[in-house]
Amino acid sequence: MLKQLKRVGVISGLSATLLLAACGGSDDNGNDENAGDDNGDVNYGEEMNYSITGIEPGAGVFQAAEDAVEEYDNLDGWEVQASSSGAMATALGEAIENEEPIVVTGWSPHWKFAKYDLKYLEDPKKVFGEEESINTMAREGLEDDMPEAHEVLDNFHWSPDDLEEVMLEIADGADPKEAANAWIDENEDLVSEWTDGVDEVDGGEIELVYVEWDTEIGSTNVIGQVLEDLGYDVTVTPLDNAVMWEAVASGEADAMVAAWLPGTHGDLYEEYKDDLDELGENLEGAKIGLVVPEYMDIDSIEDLDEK
Ligand code: PBE
Repeated sequence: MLKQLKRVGVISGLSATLLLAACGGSDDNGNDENAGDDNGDVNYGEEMNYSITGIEPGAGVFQAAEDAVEEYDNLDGWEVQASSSGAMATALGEAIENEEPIVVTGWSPHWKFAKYDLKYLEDPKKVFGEEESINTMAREGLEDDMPEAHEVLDNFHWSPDDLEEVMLEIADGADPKEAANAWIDENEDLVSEWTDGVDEVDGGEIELVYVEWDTEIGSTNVIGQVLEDLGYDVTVTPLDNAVMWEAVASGEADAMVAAWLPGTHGDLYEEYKDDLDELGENLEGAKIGLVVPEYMDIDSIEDLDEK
């Protein structure tokens, strides 16, 4: 753990530009129009310093990327750099601006696919799993204590497009709570399906926990706002991934809408499932994997250059 913390410290102390500059070197004359067209001439691996731009080490996709480094022979000696979701997005944006190669630990839904031309690298060994769902988990006892909140959480269900709309607003600078409110106003029909037949309440404190991933910032703020509109006093608390699971399982927090299954959070699910009230899927069609800009002339994890 200490080692991981140290690595995070190192990353956040360096700007993404510096990191990229340190990794580059072949592109000093500006953008080569043909960069990437002929992978025989370019060694992306070397240009990237044999490094995958990761996010928080507690994320499932970060661990899957480390597994990929173990599983794929061509990734022998590669490193997954710990970072944060925000710093990863910044590094991606800067690489694209300079048309430099970059591999990030990615996931969808995510606004980056609307903003940039990106692709998932094929994963023939299925280290990153297949299509996933995002699930809602409540603490045991919530149903008795706050049946109205429990019912709304149970009803909560939307599409990747819905979530991406909220995420894009936030990525473009909107305050998460305001973006959630705006989305709720524009999607009254869907929201009323979640609250249909549920009585309003007069106060009652409820705490939702989440991780500061773009997906979870969007979803947690929307459902939090819906509960607030119903009359609850809502707190949303950001935590590390494992701590989020533990908080709901132990009953310290009331619920979360951030359980990626079956793969991404499969280990945490196994650890805590006996102490959780599972409220099912809130979104289908999620995915994790290694993501690169379209202009990179590779299609598969197996196309990444050996060190
Ligand atoms: N994510 C976003 C999380 C789940 C939600 C893909 C970064 C993870 O990898 O654990």
